[in-house]
Amino acid sequence: MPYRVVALVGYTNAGKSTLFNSLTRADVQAEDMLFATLDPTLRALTLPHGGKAMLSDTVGFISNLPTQLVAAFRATLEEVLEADIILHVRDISHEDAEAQQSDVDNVLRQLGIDVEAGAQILEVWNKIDRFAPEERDNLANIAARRPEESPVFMVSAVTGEGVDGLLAAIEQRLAATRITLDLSIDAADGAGISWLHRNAEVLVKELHDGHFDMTVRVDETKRDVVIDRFKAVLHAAEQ
Ligand SMILES: Nc1nc2c(ncn2[C@@H]2O[C@H](COP(=O)(O)OP(=O)(O)O)[C@@H](O)[C@H]2O)c(=O)[nH]1
Ligand SMILES: [Mg+2]
Repeated sequence: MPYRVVALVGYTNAGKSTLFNSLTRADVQAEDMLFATLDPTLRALTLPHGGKAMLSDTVGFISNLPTQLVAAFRATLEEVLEADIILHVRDISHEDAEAQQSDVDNVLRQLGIDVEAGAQILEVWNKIDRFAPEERDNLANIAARRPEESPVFMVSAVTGEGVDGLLAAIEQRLAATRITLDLSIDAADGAGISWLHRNAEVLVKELHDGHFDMTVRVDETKRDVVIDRFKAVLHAAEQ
């Protein structure tokens, strides 16, 4: 199963590359080095419950990209089209933040992305560290009034504030392609139980006669491992 792709888009200087580093800060393992060598703008993204995705930093996404040029750039922007999630990174502290947003939306539209439906777009308000506490509260109030299907995430790519929440939201969005498994594990198998907590989202855990009945949700890529190791079976709802 191929990796799901999360693509960063946004105006120049919005903080895409800084957020790219911040989101992937823990990832310097061998497999990630391979990606890094192949393409410095692609890196493995580790999600809170152990799932993985690819994060793509769309270098040069926009800086007043004129309409005619979008066609020419289309090939390099193709990965954005194929992304499962698009993170639209905005410098919310910038005086032209609104105009920048419509510029980026226009480019996305020209790529054929349905900005209004926005199903796969998550808006990220970056650089919140630049605001005084009361200004931040104002922003948070505006953010809270957004409809559930088009949420915004307030972050600082520099301080790392809000980054965990963003990662959790990414994982939740990708959960549509995760699977749920039922298994039973000996309560004395501490290693197995802790493996499950690290690598899966434990939805149900009930103790019965010395074993735990568990329902866990895992990334599709871990499906076979969990089935083999724990004799897990697909959850009834997903059979
Ligand atoms: N204060 C602050 N500065 C940031 C933040 N994120 C990025 N920057 C700065 O904004 C500038 C542009 O960031 P960069 O990641 O290169 O933007 P990109 O062009 O979208 O990739 C750099 O000077 C960053 O240090 C943030 O959260 N807070
Ligand atoms: Mg950059």
